Amino acid sequence: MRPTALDSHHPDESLRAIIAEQLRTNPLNRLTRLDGRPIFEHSLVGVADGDDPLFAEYKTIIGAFHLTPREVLARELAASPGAADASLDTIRVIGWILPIAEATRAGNRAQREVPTIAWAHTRTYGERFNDALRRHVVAVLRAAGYAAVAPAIEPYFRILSEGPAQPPASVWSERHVMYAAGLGSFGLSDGLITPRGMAMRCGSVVTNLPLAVTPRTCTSHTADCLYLAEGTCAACAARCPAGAITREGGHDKAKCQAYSYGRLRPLVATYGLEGEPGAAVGCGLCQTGVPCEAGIPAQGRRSAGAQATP
Ligand code: B12
Ligand code: SF4
Ligand code: SF4
Repeated sequence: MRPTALDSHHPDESLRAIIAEQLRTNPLNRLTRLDGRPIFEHSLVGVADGDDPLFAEYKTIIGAFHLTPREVLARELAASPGAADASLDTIRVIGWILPIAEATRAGNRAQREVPTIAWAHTRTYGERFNDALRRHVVAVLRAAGYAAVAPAIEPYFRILSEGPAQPPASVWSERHVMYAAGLGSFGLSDGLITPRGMAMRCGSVVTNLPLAVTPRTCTSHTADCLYLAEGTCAACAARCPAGAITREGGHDKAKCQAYSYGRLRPLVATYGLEGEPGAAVGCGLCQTGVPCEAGIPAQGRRSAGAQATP
């Protein structure tokens, strides 16, 4: 039988099976306008304790506007008549990593200036699948009687940006959530290096289902980057066509964004994405053709706490 409903006796395994099933069977996880290949292969799921002090620290590290899981769920319950008495004793954040298909990564590896059409379609249609997965996981949890919400698709989700002085940051940073759930650490390029690599997209759902928390095993938030940990590599800086990554300054978001909205903007039309909701093109060259593309470059430095889905 297909795992579409939560098995409350084995919620951890059940949830991973439900996510894996979506990757296998949801037609949105296909590049249907190209060769029909899967957008994402496999998945990696981790769980953070919603009351981990790290989430409060994010109000300083990211900004006071960044929401905690408790704030997210309290907001959800206040807006749902009948659910206001739901227990908030336990709060969990489910995070997933969706590694980009090898064929798509291989294509982008050969690029020097702009992304391939498959990479561009992965950005637009892959995020559409990611949103569908967020909605699906929320629906499954609610059907089982739990509170659940995916902050990244709520109407209050915002990306705040006030020019170079205040580079873009959102009220719910998926990468910081993944870090909290033991799913990776940050690289020189700002990208999250996960056990399945940096060439990925990620998503999350907050719930009061008491899932087992996955351990965070890295020794710092930059432990897995070869440059930040031991001063070698910097391959992402050499790959960036916009000069937006340097050894001294790390990732310059303003330069990266300007390249996306400037040099790459015509590709929205060239690649047939004009008019598509949420269409955007980012080059992602810093995520392919680098040692952290498909895994943690210095494997063995630590073991991942997260569990791969079947
Ligand atoms: C705004 C945004 C952008 C902006 C700014 C990026 C940025 N670095 O913030 C622009 C337009 C430049 C951009 C570009 C891209 N993006 Co973007 N973007 C986002 C978005 C919507 C919000 C990001 C956010 O809120 N950042 C918050 C700020 C504060 O994060 P930060 O500056 O990187 O954080 C640093 C500090 O916090 C610091 N730090 C300092 N002290 C401490 C202490 C601790 C304990 C910790 C944990 C951290 C920490 O660590 C970080 C690294 O330096 C997210 C989706 C989401 N809701 O999260 C996607 C997202 C980050 N983007 C993503 C992708 C794929 C891309 C592109 C590759 C485009 C593409 N499709 O090809 C490029 C890659 C750019 C890059 N090198 O990172 C993925 C991430 C993939 C990955 N492997 O990391 C995300 C998560 C989308 C998704 N759902 O999967 N993006
Ligand atoms: S390419 Fe090298 S320097 Fe850049 S993030 Fe990956 S490991 Fe770090
Ligand atoms: S996404 Fe492209 S422009 Fe932005 S930092 Fe990476 S390589 Fe540079």
